[in-house]
Amino acid sequence: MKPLVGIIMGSQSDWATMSHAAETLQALQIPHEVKIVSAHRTPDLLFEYASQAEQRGLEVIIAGAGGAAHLPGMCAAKTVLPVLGVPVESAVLRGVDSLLSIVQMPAGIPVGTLAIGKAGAINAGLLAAAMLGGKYPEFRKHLAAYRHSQTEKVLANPQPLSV
Ligand code: RP5
Repeated sequence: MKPLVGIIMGSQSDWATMSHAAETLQALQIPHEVKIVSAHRTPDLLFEYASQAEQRGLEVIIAGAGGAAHLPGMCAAKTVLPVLGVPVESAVLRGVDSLLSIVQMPAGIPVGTLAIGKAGAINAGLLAAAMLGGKYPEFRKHLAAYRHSQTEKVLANPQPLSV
Protein backbone atom coordinates (compact mmCIF):
# COMPACT_ATOMS: atom_id res chain seq x y z
CA MET A 1 0.00 0.00 0.00
CA LYS A 2 1.28 3.50 -0.82
CA PRO A 3 2.10 5.82 2.13
CA LEU A 4 -0.93 7.56 3.63
CA VAL A 5 1.00 9.59 6.19
CA GLY A 6 4.02 11.75 5.42
CA ILE A 7 6.39 12.43 8.31
CA ILE A 8 8.69 15.35 7.61
CA MET A 9 11.22 17.08 9.84
CA GLY A 10 13.56 20.00 9.56
CA SER A 11 16.80 18.19 10.24
CA GLN A 12 18.36 14.78 10.84
CA SER A 13 18.75 15.98 14.43
CA ASP A 14 14.94 15.80 14.77
CA TRP A 15 14.88 12.05 14.07
CA ALA A 16 15.46 11.06 17.72
CA THR A 17 12.07 12.66 18.43
CA MET A 18 10.23 12.02 15.17
CA SER A 19 11.19 8.32 15.06
CA HIS A 20 8.53 7.88 17.78
CA ALA A 21 5.83 9.00 15.33
CA ALA A 22 7.14 6.53 12.75
CA GLU A 23 7.30 3.70 15.33
CA THR A 24 3.72 4.42 16.40
CA LEU A 25 2.46 4.27 12.80
CA GLN A 26 4.51 1.10 12.30
CA ALA A 27 2.88 -0.48 15.36
CA LEU A 28 -0.55 0.39 13.93
CA GLN A 29 0.45 -0.94 10.47
CA ILE A 30 -0.24 2.36 8.78
CA PRO A 31 1.84 2.96 5.64
CA HIS A 32 3.97 6.06 5.94
CA GLU A 33 7.05 7.77 4.55
CA VAL A 34 9.78 9.76 6.27
CA LYS A 35 11.80 12.65 4.84
CA ILE A 36 14.00 15.60 5.84
CA VAL A 37 12.40 18.79 4.52
CA SER A 38 13.52 22.12 5.97
CA ALA A 39 11.46 25.30 5.79
CA HIS A 40 14.64 27.38 5.95
CA ARG A 41 17.36 25.30 4.32
CA THR A 42 15.26 23.71 1.54
CA PRO A 43 12.25 26.01 1.07
CA ASP A 44 11.68 24.99 -2.56
CA LEU A 45 11.61 21.32 -1.58
CA LEU A 46 9.07 22.12 1.15
CA PHE A 47 6.78 23.85 -1.36
CA GLU A 48 7.13 20.93 -3.77
CA TYR A 49 6.49 18.33 -1.03
CA ALA A 50 3.44 20.08 0.41
CA SER A 51 1.84 21.02 -2.90
CA GLN A 52 2.23 17.49 -4.33
CA ALA A 53 1.37 15.54 -1.17
CA GLU A 54 -2.33 15.15 -1.91
CA GLN A 55 -1.89 14.03 -5.51
CA ARG A 56 0.71 11.49 -4.34
CA GLY A 57 -1.93 9.92 -2.10
CA LEU A 58 -0.94 11.23 1.32
CA GLU A 59 -3.89 11.92 3.63
CA VAL A 60 -2.17 13.33 6.73
CA ILE A 61 1.17 15.09 7.22
CA ILE A 62 3.12 15.06 10.49
CA ALA A 63 5.73 17.82 10.57
CA GLY A 64 8.30 18.13 13.34
CA ALA A 65 10.73 20.99 13.83
CA GLY A 66 12.62 22.79 16.54
CA GLY A 67 13.58 26.38 17.35
CA ALA A 68 12.07 28.81 14.82
CA ALA A 69 9.82 25.94 13.79
CA HIS A 70 8.17 27.19 10.61
CA LEU A 71 7.92 23.81 8.89
CA PRO A 72 4.43 22.71 10.00
CA GLY A 73 2.86 26.12 9.36
CA MET A 74 4.43 26.64 5.94
CA CYS A 75 3.52 23.09 4.99
CA ALA A 76 -0.10 23.74 6.03
CA ALA A 77 -0.07 26.91 3.92
CA LYS A 78 0.62 24.83 0.79
CA THR A 79 -1.85 21.96 1.25
CA VAL A 80 -5.40 21.35 2.46
CA LEU A 81 -4.38 18.02 4.00
CA PRO A 82 -4.46 17.98 7.81
CA VAL A 83 -1.03 18.91 9.22
CA LEU A 84 0.00 17.81 12.71
CA GLY A 85 2.88 19.81 14.19
CA VAL A 86 5.37 18.32 16.65
CA PRO A 87 7.55 20.80 18.55
CA VAL A 88 11.02 19.29 18.86
CA GLU A 89 12.84 20.03 22.12
CA SER A 90 15.55 22.60 21.36
CA ALA A 91 18.81 22.82 23.31
CA VAL A 92 18.57 26.49 24.32
CA LEU A 93 14.88 26.98 25.15
CA ARG A 94 13.87 23.35 25.71
CA GLY A 95 11.24 23.39 22.96
CA VAL A 96 9.11 26.25 24.27
CA ASP A 97 10.33 28.22 21.24
CA SER A 98 9.29 25.34 18.95
CA LEU A 99 5.88 25.04 20.62
CA LEU A 100 5.09 28.74 20.37
CA SER A 101 6.32 28.89 16.77
CA ILE A 102 4.01 26.05 15.76
CA VAL A 103 0.90 26.71 17.82
CA GLN A 104 0.25 30.39 17.09
CA MET A 105 -1.08 30.04 13.55
CA PRO A 106 -3.22 32.80 12.09
CA ALA A 107 -6.91 31.95 11.59
CA GLY A 108 -7.40 30.23 8.25
CA ILE A 109 -4.32 27.98 8.20
CA PRO A 110 -4.63 25.40 10.98
CA VAL A 111 -1.88 23.19 12.37
CA GLY A 112 -2.90 20.59 14.97
CA THR A 113 -0.16 21.18 17.52
CA LEU A 114 1.02 18.39 19.82
CA ALA A 115 3.12 18.34 22.99
CA ILE A 116 6.86 19.03 22.94
CA GLY A 117 9.08 16.03 22.19
CA LYS A 118 8.48 12.29 22.38
CA ALA A 119 4.92 12.46 23.77
CA GLY A 120 3.94 14.81 20.95
CA ALA A 121 5.49 12.58 18.30
CA ILE A 122 3.70 9.47 19.63
CA ASN A 123 0.41 11.32 19.88
CA ALA A 124 0.79 12.69 16.36
CA GLY A 125 0.98 9.09 15.14
CA LEU A 126 -2.10 8.15 17.18
CA LEU A 127 -4.03 11.20 15.99
CA ALA A 128 -3.16 10.43 12.37
CA ALA A 129 -4.49 6.91 12.96
CA ALA A 130 -7.71 8.32 14.44
CA MET A 131 -8.12 10.63 11.41
CA LEU A 132 -7.67 7.74 9.00
CA GLY A 133 -9.85 5.41 11.08
CA GLY A 134 -13.13 6.69 9.64
CA LYS A 135 -12.12 5.69 6.12
CA TYR A 136 -9.99 2.62 6.95
CA PRO A 137 -11.74 0.37 9.52
CA GLU A 138 -8.64 -1.84 9.91
CA PHE A 139 -6.62 1.12 11.23
CA ARG A 140 -9.43 1.98 13.65
CA LYS A 141 -9.26 -1.61 14.91
CA HIS A 142 -5.47 -1.40 15.34
CA LEU A 143 -5.83 1.88 17.24
CA ALA A 144 -8.52 0.42 19.53
CA ALA A 145 -6.26 -2.61 20.22
CA TYR A 146 -3.30 -0.29 21.01
CA ARG A 147 -5.41 1.66 23.49
CA HIS A 148 -6.82 -1.50 25.06
CA SER A 149 -3.35 -2.99 25.54
CA GLN A 150 -2.10 0.27 27.09
CA THR A 151 -4.98 0.21 29.59
CA GLU A 152 -4.35 -3.46 30.42
CA LYS A 153 -0.65 -2.77 31.10
CA VAL A 154 -1.49 0.00 33.58
CA LEU A 155 -4.14 -2.10 35.34
CA ALA A 156 -1.73 -5.04 35.59
CA ASN A 157 0.90 -2.87 37.36
CA PRO A 158 -0.93 -0.86 40.05
CA GLN A 159 2.10 -0.49 42.33
CA PRO A 160 4.36 2.55 41.87
CA LEU A 161 7.46 0.34 42.26
CA SER A 162 7.81 -3.25 41.12
CA VAL A 163 8.54 -5.59 44.07
C1 RP5 B 1 15.23 23.23 12.80
O1 RP5 B 1 16.39 23.60 13.42
C2 RP5 B 1 15.21 21.74 12.84
O2 RP5 B 1 13.88 21.29 12.86
C3 RP5 B 1 15.96 21.38 14.09
O3 RP5 B 1 15.10 21.08 15.18
C4 RP5 B 1 16.72 22.68 14.41
C5 RP5 B 1 18.20 22.46 14.47
O4 RP5 B 1 18.66 21.87 13.29
P1 RP5 B 1 20.16 21.37 13.16
O5 RP5 B 1 21.02 22.59 13.29
O6 RP5 B 1 20.39 20.37 14.24
O7 RP5 B 1 20.27 20.75 11.79
O8 RP5 B 1 15.14 23.67 11.49
